[in-house]
Amino acid sequence: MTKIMGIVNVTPDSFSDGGLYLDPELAVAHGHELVAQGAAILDIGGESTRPGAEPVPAAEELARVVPVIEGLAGGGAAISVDTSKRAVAEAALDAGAEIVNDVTALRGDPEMAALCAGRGATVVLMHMRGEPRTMQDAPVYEDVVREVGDFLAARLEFAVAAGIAAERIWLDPGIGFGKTAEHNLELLRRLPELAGLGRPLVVGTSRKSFIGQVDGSPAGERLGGTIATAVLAAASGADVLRVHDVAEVGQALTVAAAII
Ligand code: HH2
Repeated sequence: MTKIMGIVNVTPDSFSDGGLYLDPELAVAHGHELVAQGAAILDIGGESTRPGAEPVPAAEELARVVPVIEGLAGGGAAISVDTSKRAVAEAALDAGAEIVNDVTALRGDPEMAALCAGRGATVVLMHMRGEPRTMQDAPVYEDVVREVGDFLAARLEFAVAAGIAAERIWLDPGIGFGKTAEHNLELLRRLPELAGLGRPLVVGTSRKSFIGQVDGSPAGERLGGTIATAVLAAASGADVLRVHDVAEVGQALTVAAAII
């Protein structure tokens, strides 16, 4: 059964929920609510990676996520920290996180791989072309699925060489990270090809702009599109879906699974 990773963004500027949960108490309450709705994993992030976002200093990012992780660890869901900085990941693991979700796939901080290896953390390696500040500047691929697959295979090899057990590595095509709407749709259409990499697949489509590019909807009105992508991704072999709307996506997955 596909697992749901509920998103808890402790940021002022995330593209769909920025500022809603900057207060740690509100973020913790929101996390508990997502667990009650069926999230098996909570992904806690203190730095927005939306297109054009500016980097956040480690001390600030750490101060945002650590109290929230402390409040949610042991509350029924595995805790993931959405960071590419070793110092933030280390503090998060100390506070009770067990998964490091690194959108740079261990390229952002030269000390990240050794930390994850030493601590036995589960690691999500995501594909991104460029960096958030510039990644949507006309991305070009010859064959987006092949290139994303080759990248993930190379990062998997790097992580294993760095001492991270292969069983602890999950892979993510990075929907919306340096890709046009057509690239994102093609990745979803051909997702089964990435299952061939032999590791669990994480897919994050929730409320993203390619949905709006299909039907013109603004970020706050993409639930139907998010559910369509979630059901199809689950049917194509996605193991973990990273979403904001846990209850609604969970219901869709349960009914879809009953039919299948
Ligand atoms: N997408 C976002 C952030 N982190 N991590 C993984 N593994 N996969 C994703 O697709 C992914 C991710 C962007 O979404 P969100 O957290 O909603 O927004 P922001 O980056 O603005 O905080």
